[in-house]
Amino acid sequence: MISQESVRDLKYDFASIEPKWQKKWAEENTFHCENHSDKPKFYGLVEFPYPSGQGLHVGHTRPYTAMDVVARKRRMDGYNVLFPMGYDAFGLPTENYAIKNHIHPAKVTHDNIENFTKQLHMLGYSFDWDRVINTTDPSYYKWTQWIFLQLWKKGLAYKSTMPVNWCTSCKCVLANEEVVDGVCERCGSPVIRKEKSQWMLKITEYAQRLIDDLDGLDFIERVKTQQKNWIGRSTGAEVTFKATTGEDIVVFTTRPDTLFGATYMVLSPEHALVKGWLESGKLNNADEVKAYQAAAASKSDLERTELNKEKTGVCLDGVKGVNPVNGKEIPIFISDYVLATYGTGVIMAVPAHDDRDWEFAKKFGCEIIEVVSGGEDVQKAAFTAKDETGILVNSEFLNGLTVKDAIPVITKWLEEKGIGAAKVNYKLRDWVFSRQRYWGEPIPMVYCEKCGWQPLPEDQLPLLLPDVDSYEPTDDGESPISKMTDWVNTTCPHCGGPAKRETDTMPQWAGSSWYFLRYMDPHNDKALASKEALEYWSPVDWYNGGMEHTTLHLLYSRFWHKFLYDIGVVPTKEPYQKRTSHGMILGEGGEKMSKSRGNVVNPNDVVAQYGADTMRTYIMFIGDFEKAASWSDNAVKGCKRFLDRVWNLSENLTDSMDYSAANESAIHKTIKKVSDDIEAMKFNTAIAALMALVNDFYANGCSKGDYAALLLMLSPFAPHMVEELWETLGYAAQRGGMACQQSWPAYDESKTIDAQVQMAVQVCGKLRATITVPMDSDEATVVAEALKDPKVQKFTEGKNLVKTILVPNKLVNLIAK
Ligand code: ANZ
Ligand code: ZN
Repeated sequence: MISQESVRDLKYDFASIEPKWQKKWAEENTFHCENHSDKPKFYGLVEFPYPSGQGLHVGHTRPYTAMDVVARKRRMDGYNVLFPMGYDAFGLPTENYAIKNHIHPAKVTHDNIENFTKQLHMLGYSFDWDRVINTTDPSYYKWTQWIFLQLWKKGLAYKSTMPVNWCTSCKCVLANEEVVDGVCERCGSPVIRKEKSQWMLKITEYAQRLIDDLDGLDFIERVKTQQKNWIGRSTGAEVTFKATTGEDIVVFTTRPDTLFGATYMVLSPEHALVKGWLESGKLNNADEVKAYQAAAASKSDLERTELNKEKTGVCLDGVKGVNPVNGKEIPIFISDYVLATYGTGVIMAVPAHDDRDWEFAKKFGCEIIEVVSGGEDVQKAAFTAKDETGILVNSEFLNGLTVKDAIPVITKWLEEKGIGAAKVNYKLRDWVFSRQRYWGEPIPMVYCEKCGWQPLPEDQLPLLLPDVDSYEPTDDGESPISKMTDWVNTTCPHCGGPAKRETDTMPQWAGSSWYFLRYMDPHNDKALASKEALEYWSPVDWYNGGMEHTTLHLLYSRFWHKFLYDIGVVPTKEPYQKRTSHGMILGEGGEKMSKSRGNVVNPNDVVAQYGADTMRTYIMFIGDFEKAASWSDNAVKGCKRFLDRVWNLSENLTDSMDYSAANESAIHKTIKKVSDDIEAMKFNTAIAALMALVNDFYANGCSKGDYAALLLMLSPFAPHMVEELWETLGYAAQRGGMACQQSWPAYDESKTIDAQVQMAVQVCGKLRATITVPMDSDEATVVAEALKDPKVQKFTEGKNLVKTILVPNKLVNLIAK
């Protein structure tokens, strides 16, 4: 015999329902949107995936489902919704796979995209499939190259030889952000410092605006804070010291007030002055200096600046610095704790008040002079000095001033003497914008011996990536394209003479720096997008993405957008009005999902076993959206049971299309809660409210009207099942159209408030007052309310409440003695 439950289970046949509705949505192009409408617009964006060979990960389904729920609700709210998808398809993993398997990266990319597209359809996402973009498509990267040329024309792209992070295995340059704990973020191999000529983008020119304009944006606070810290604004002064050999040595300090305590100087080992002194034979310990330079070169910035690392360095023998405030000659060291790429690459060391300088001075026996009063304990003064209220000592004309007051005084003094000036510094570095690899956008620049670097004329874009036989980077670190002499040798766009093309390609982050603009008008071949489309859709109203992209993609794309705004291409200063972020999905038991742990969940398997609607509902129910959450197979089953219960309820509906009296208040409350929760990304509590409503329906009975409200609220989460029920129960015929095309159910505020009752209050059996309380209030609530009444207080004052008698919703009797 088949049990009642399993008969019903058979009927909720997600395996046939889901493809049926996906086909219909595709055929009818249900989620297509136009670039104009009488409705208000809503542009919801998720980070497009890198189409890796592994396919879609459950980690993708959390943000994608979340924004899909928002997009579906906003359509029902009456918005013209742009919710697009695309592929960020240039990059190393594809290239590495191509090298290993001898398959062209374009073929690998094509196959991976096909697989991703299938999976995204399988999950029922409401993307506008007419707007799919692919960053490796020449009709797309033509505009990435075009933006590069505009940056070059405005002096924001330049070539420079600089120490860069070099991955010993990928054989390519990495941005600082791609070096994690001294190893390559991608392959885990050691990263060393290497001098290379690179294309650079001047993001630093936008540092202040990238900080200031955060103020007007609705970004979650941790994103704003991380971006500000990454940009790292410091205010202080540059001060010029003299070398005894005649040169100027400029330092950057945030504490010019401590100048009288500067007892030695430290240059970064790669500083140009050191090179000069070595070459002119000024140093008596040249061998020792050179050996130290070589050792420092192999370390990453992170290793060099680690706080608890033992300080090392070499004192230069043959040259000294002169402190400009008192003319004292002080020793000059080189040490790796001073970075070449920050400030001026030189510091004045104030060991009494800087922890690193203190450690260094103790080890090398340097003089320590207290200049901010800290009592007997000089090291304690290091702490006092950080407090702006510390009092200056041993500092001549600064003595007696607080740190706060001394800074402007000494800065003015330096300015008057022409040996210093106030200065703002940023930790942010210019963006290393070239890779010596194959699978990226070619940089549209040509080098002519006579004319130098020349831009390719815009009518020659796109500059196509040529076919090569081997994608392996060369051993000298040049791109594989450099071996293709036919392609490399060209004519100079300026003088027509022989010239060579740039063989570096753009980095991973190029295509994603403007992709959200292309979605607005993806097929335009005259511009990256039309003025009208840009005017209509800008800015992105809501962008959800990973916290790991805060200081890379999110900052880079804000920079490009500001630049495009400056040259009149886009209409808004900022690309994204609102930014939210989701937590990671961990494996069962809370460990990071990884192949080696064998705990990777494949969305295909979940969908095959339980259906896409269960997968979607579960991934939204899994926990607080912004926090990490661990996968649980049991909880997946729980979500499947919930959908089964919704399905089975459909067999016992009463005919009325009105809300039934018993459910009305609960329905209004649930609509309010689910509406607010979706907007606040509290998807888990929205689903919990729907579960509670289903319980009410089972307890009280359920009308067709009650059920319709439930289906509409559930439709963003479990769209396939809802459409099937909507159709088979006749709502579609009655109301015209699919559930996803209906208006979002409205609620009546007054019906969300619990009913109130008047209750009599007796003290020792005598009526003393009446109070108003919510219906069905418990004893504690009623007594508390009664005791607030002054007429009651008159009779209970100074007495103990020994007993209370409650007649629910009618009367309370307080026995006071
Ligand atoms: C003297 C001094 C006295 C300093 C004192 C600090 C405290 P932030 O706030 O991060 O900008 N510095 C400057 N350039 C450096 C470099 N290239 N590598 C390593 N350290 C460098 O830090 C600025 C401070 O860091 C500067 O102010 C300088 O030390 C050091 F009680 O100058 B200070
Ligand atoms: Zn030329």
